[in-house]
Amino acid sequence: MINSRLKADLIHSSQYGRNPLCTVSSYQQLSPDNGVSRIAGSLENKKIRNYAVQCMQECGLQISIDSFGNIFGRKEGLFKNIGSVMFGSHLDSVINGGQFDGALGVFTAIDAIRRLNKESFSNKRPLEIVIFTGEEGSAFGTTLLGSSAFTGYLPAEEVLQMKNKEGKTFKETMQEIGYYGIEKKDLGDIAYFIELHIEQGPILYQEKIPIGIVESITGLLWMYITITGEPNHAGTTPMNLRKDALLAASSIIQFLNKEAKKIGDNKGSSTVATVGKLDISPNGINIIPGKVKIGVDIRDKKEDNIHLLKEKMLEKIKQLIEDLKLNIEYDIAISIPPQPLSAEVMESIKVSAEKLGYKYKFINSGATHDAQNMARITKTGMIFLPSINGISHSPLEWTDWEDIEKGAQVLTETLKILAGK
Ligand code: HGY
Ligand code: MN
Ligand code: MN
Repeated sequence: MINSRLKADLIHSSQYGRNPLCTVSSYQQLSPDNGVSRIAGSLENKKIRNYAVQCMQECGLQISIDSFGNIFGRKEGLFKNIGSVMFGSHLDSVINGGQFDGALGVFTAIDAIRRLNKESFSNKRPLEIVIFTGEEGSAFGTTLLGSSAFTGYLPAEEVLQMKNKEGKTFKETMQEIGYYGIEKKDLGDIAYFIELHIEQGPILYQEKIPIGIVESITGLLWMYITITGEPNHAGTTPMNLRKDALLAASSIIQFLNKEAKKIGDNKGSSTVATVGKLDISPNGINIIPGKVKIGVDIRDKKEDNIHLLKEKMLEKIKQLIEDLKLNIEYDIAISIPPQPLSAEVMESIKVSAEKLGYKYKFINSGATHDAQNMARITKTGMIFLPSINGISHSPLEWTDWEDIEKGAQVLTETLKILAGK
């Protein structure tokens, strides 16, 4: 039976970003047209942040905020000069997404503190919850933003000056929502990091296994390609005189899909490639498309394959420029290597699941996570929970309450191991 306060937090927070506003407490209540949209810096993002801060204050955590809007909730340990155990996730979402991606890791983290307080667990190491800003990239076009800035993977000033589609900088939006802070963490003070997250894939659900222990996280590259043709009259412009930007974009999209399958097939890897974002202008039915911008998402657990596909894309772009006499520019927004996680933290999660009697499976992550930034600076692990039908980044994303309770127990037990070392 799930702890009622954790369930209440997850139901309460499920309203933020839904329009019309409503909470969702069961899979049956999900509506494909009413997912959550709470992109970094939005009012909805501010509301769920405020709720999480209120919950952290209620359980006695010291709150601080850094200049990237990352929120920290700290519980000091018995020992002072010893590395902390940091844990948490993110609260921003994709557009029209699910209520558990990120939020589950944050509210189970807060509930783990409540559980430890309740059993008067005396943690040797400080315990520190972190809520990273802008994990999804849905507001500023680059994913894992808050943790990339926090770990120095991206230069601080570059992140602070990134602009959203309203032309506001990252810094301005954090100031506007009241989450532009001055806290500076010493990365050397973090001994462990652990993130609980939904699997966002089908394996645990299909195999009816409640706990996933993540071994490695996929590499990822985001590339924006802007094709500039010539807007013109759809009726009077002869076919051979057209500079149709969307035609070129469609050939790039087909090419990407074909080449990804080829690399995936004959290299036995997990190459996946998607164009999920396409902006077209002027976007009129009777106007030949003048400009198209597409967002390309390439992933693989082998970094060579990501770069192989990127190079193929650049060749394709070059060939189209020659053949179609169009202007095509590209920008690599972010490139993140695949990331193995800590055997020590994996072992702690395994011991916890065994102690609680829960089945578990070692698994790789096809989704990216803040944990892959943290794994570059400290010993890091992830706990996965099953996603019904493997669906995520969709309003139909769901995880059963019993699995959430099991995950919260495993997280709490794992924190006891790591904080007691
Ligand atoms: O895109 C991802 O894999 C993550 O959900 N940000
Ligand atoms: Mn996530
Ligand atoms: Mn996500």
